[in-house]
Amino acid sequence: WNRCQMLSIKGINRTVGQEQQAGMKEKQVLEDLETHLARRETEALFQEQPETGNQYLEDTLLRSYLKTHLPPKVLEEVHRDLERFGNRLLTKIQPLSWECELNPPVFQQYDAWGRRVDHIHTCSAWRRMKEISAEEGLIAEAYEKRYSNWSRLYQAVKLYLFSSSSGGFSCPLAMTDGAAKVIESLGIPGSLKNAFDRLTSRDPEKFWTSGQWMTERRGGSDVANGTETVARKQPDGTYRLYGFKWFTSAADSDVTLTLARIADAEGQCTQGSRGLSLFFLRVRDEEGKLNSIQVQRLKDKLGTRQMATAELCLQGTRAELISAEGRGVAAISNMLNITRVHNVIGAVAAMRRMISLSRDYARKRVAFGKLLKDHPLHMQTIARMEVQVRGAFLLLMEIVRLLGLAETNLASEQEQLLLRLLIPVAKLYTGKQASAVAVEAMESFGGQGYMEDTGLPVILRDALVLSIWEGTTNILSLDVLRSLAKSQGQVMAVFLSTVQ
Ligand code: UCC
Repeated sequence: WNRCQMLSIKGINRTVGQEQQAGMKEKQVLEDLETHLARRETEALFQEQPETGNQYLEDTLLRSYLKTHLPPKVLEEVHRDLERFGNRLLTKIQPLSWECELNPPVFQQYDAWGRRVDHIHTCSAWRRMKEISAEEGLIAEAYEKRYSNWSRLYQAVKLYLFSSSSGGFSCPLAMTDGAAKVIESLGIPGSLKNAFDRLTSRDPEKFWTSGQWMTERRGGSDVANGTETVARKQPDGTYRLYGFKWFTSAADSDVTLTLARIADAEGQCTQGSRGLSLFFLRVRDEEGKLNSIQVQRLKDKLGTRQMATAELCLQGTRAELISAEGRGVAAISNMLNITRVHNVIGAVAAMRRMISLSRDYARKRVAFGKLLKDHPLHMQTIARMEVQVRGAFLLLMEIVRLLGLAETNLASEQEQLLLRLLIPVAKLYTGKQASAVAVEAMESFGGQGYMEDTGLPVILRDALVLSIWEGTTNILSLDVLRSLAKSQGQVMAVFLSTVQ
């Protein structure tokens, strides 16, 4: 509007004196209007931000579960540590998580002088996550077994609290845990003692993370037919690997487990699953030089962008054979089962975070004259999500309870069978469930849920991978059939009697 339009709209008709007085008033009106318009332009929207407090203290289901199941002495110590950890997550770790999202890894192939360096630059917050993981014993707890069969459950609870604030660091932790588990199941051979100690260390200076390089160009599900990497034996008993790993998550890890086919004297390899053996290798040497590995490129992913996933070309990479020849898949299945449990942890944690934020928002946001929480329809939507996450949480707790029993030789044969069945079932179910719940929760924020800088889309993007990596839903369905066949149907009998 200009001044003439304003006057004519107001229909003003007056003398010169009046005109002067009126002129001042009009000036004031115009100034007020302009200020108001300017404010409307810059201060577009005021809403209270949804927040979570101390995640442990706020999680009534988690606390009641621990109270019901843990022996009192264990509960006392665990409660103290989790309350402290909850505060650390809120004040120190969550801000780092956002930093990881804003500073994804960068790949530098050549230095300024043309030398090939293949350096993956990670941000300081990501490196800090590694230190925090060691300090908090996020892997160590499960292997020290301070609380006997409850140690695994306690570790899983810490990982569950950490997951949504980890800036993607849950992924290397999953594989680190899986690698430690494989080494432990092999009886911690002398050559792997140092690696085991580092993977399970609480000392940030010593702590190592591991990768899991399974997927090659011909595919990640049909590992038995997709693996082309060849291992050639060296005079000193070690092997050199030649191949192309197409999808290696957390490529900045210190060590990795990987599959390859051992070539015989004529250079021939056995095809199929029986030709696969499991190898351990260090990604870099003491000086940080890559172990005859070329980084082809970093993957451009929909989510988990905080974490470097790379294509790697193995060009004579020195490695140690750690399984019996041809028993690679069976040996790495220990790792798969652990990373699948981590996948369930990630799924439950993502759902819990989204719903906690949605619940908080419902207590703050007014629509149609009252808070969202006072609209029965909105509350019904939140309640449905809450039931989903509670069911998933209890399933997770049951799995890690059974795992803890199995790892301390306290599980009955029935409990071991139940564990074998429940891991793929829980992974396939919660992976899908997390995406659905994250989408529903996003909708409960209206358009704000769709805005990048709220952080909500990150949770959804990262949740979408949970049904894909570590075995797609159909691969896990086949794994359920495998467990049925191998136990000659016993897993189903145990499942039914347990449910009853
Ligand atoms: O690497 C990836 C990304 C890493 C990021 C991880 C982070 C996750 C945490 C997130 C936190 C937020 S993704 C790539 C992951 N790749 C997979 O998951 C592989 C998917 N494919 C399968 O799982 C297939 O089912 C295969 C590869 C296991 C199928 O192989 P085979 O050779 O055809 O299978 P077989 O012949 O049936 O089994 C060979 C042996 C058998 O033992 P024996 O010989 O004693 O009868 C099986 O019983 O392996 C045994 N086996 C198992 N044992 C196979 N699967 C299992 C199992 N799940 N548990 C126990």
